[in-house]
Amino acid sequence: MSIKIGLINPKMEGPYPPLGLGYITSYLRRYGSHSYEIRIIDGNTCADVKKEVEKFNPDMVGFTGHSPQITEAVKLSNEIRGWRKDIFQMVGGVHVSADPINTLKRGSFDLAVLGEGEATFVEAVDTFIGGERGAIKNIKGTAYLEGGKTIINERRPQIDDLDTIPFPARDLFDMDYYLGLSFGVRGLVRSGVTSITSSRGCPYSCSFCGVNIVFKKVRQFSREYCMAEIVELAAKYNARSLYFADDTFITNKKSVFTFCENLIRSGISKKISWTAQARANLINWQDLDMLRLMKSAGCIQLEYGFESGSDHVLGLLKQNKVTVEDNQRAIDVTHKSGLRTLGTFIVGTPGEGVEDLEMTKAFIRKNLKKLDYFQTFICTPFPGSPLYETCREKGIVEADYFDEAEKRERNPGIAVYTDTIEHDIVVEALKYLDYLGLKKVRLKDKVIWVLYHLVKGNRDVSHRDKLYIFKRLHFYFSSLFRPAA
Ligand code: B12
Ligand code: SF4
Repeated sequence: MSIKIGLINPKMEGPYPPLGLGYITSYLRRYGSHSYEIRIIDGNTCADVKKEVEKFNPDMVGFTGHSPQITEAVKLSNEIRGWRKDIFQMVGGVHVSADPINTLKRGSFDLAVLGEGEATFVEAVDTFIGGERGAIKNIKGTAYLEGGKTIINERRPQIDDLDTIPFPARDLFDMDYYLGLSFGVRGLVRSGVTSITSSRGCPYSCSFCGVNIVFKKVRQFSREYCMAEIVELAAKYNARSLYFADDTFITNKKSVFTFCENLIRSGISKKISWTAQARANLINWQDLDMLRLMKSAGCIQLEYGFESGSDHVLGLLKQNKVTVEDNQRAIDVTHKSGLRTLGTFIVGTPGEGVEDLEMTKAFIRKNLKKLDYFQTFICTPFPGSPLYETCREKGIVEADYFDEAEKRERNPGIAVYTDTIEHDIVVEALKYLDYLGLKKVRLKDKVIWVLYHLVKGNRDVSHRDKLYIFKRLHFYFSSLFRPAA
C-alpha cells in the first residue's frame, strides 16, 4: 500500500524553494520503510492550495512555515480538518519550533515536529502507517495537544553526519518557476538562480535572529557532498547561479579554501556562479586572499548583515560582538577583493535613538560607492528570538504571535516595533534608504524586470500575477522619486 502525503508550503513570495520540505522528503524516500506518494503543494506556484489538497486527497499533510506563513498554515489546517477529519496533520519549521503551544492551540495539527525534521518525520510517518497512534505520542522532537494541554517531548539529537541526508527532493518543486527571472542574486536580475545549503546552524546569537531555534549545533555537509550537489544542480536543472543559504558560509575558513580549490580544479566554477552570507567580524585584511580565491571559484557577491552604523545599536542587536569598525573593514576588504558587497541594515531597533539612525544613514552614504547593493528592513521581532521576548516584556508586541498577526492585519501599513523613537521617523528613514538602495540596481536590470513582468502579465492573466506586476512597477517608479533625507 502506498500512502499519500501532501507537504504544504504556505505562500511566501521569494526566489527560493522551501528546502526544508525537500530534505524531509528525500530523507523519507531513503530511510522510510514503506512506499509513499509525496506531493509538495506550494502556495508560491499554485493558485489555490486547498483545492490542490482536495484534488490530491492525501492521507497525511505536513505544513512548513516561517512566522509570516503560520497564520495561513493554521487557516488551511482548520479548513482541511473541516473537509476530512481523518487526515493526519503535521506542522514543522521555524515558527512551530519557536512557539508550539500557540500554534497547536490555533490549528488542527495532530503533531508538531520541533527542530531539525528529517529523522522525526520518518519516524512519525512510519509509526502512523503502522497504525500505532499511541506510539506517535512518544516520538522525540515532537509536541501535541492532549486534553487542551501541550505535551512537549524530549528534543531529538541532531544528525551528526549531514552527508547521510540525501539532496533535497527538488524534483517535487516547480523548478521552472524558481529558476525563472528573479532577484535571487540580490541586486541583480537573473534567471537560473537557486538555493543550496552547505552547513546548518550558526555559532552566534543575534537578538533578532531565529536561526538557532531549529539548528542548535553547527555542522557542515562535506565539501564532496556539496560538489556533487552543485554538479547535479547544473546538469539536471541547468542552474547557473547558486545562493548558499548557510547562516555564515565563512565560519570555517580552511574549508572555504578547500571548497574553492575543488570548484576551480573541477572546472565547475566556469559554469556556475554563487553568492554567500558572511559576518563582518570574521573578515580581516588577512582574508583578502581567501576572498580573491572565492572570486576565482565563481563567487560574485558576499552578503553581510551590517545592521547599523551605530555601535550602541550593534551592541543591542549583536551582543557587542560586531562593531562599526568591523563593518567598515568588511566592506573595504570585500570591495578590494573585487567581489560585490551586499549589506542589509535594520532601522527601528528598540533602544535606537534619532542620532543612531542618523549614524546608519551616514555610514551608508559614506560607503555608497563600495556597497554594490543594500537593503533596509524594519526591526521586526519574530517568536523564538530574544528580541521578541524584550518587545513582549515592554508591551510592544502581544505575547501570542497570532494576536499580534491579527493586530497587524487590522492595521495594514508599515509596522514599527520600538518605543525609543517616533515611528514616522523610522518609516521615513526606511523610505529614504530604500530609495538609495534601489538606485544601486542598474537601470538595465530594472527595465528587464519590468518588461518581463509586463510580457508575462499579457500571457498569464491571473489576478496574482497582475498584482505582482503592479507591485513591481510601483517599486520601480517609486525609486525615481527621491524622498526627504
Ligand atoms: C532561504 C531563506 C528565506 C527564503 C525562503 C526560503 C524558504 N521558503 O524556506 C526567503 C528569501 C523568501 C526568506 C524570506 C524571509 N525570511 Co527567511 N530564511 C531563509 C534561510 C536563510 C534558509 C531557509 C532554509 O532553507 N533552511 C534550511 C532548511 C533545511 O531548514 P528549515 O526550513 O528550517 O527546515 C527544517 C526544519 O525546520 C524542519 N521542517 C521544516 N518544515 C517542516 C515541515 C514538516 C512537516 C516537518 C516534519 C519538518 C519540517 O525540517 C527541516 C529539515 O531539518 C533561513 C535561515 C535558516 N537557517 O533556516 C531564514 C529564516 C527562516 N528567515 C527568516 C525571516 C525572518 C524571513 C523574513 C520574514 C525576513 C524579512 N524581514 O522579510 C522573510 C519572509 C518574507 C515573507 N514574504 O513573508 C527567519 C525566520 C524567523 C521566524 N520566526 O520565522 C530565519 C530563521 C532567519 C533569521 N535570521 O532569523 N527566507
Ligand atoms: S543574524 Fe546571522 S550571525 Fe546572527 S545569529 Fe543569525 S545567522 Fe548567526
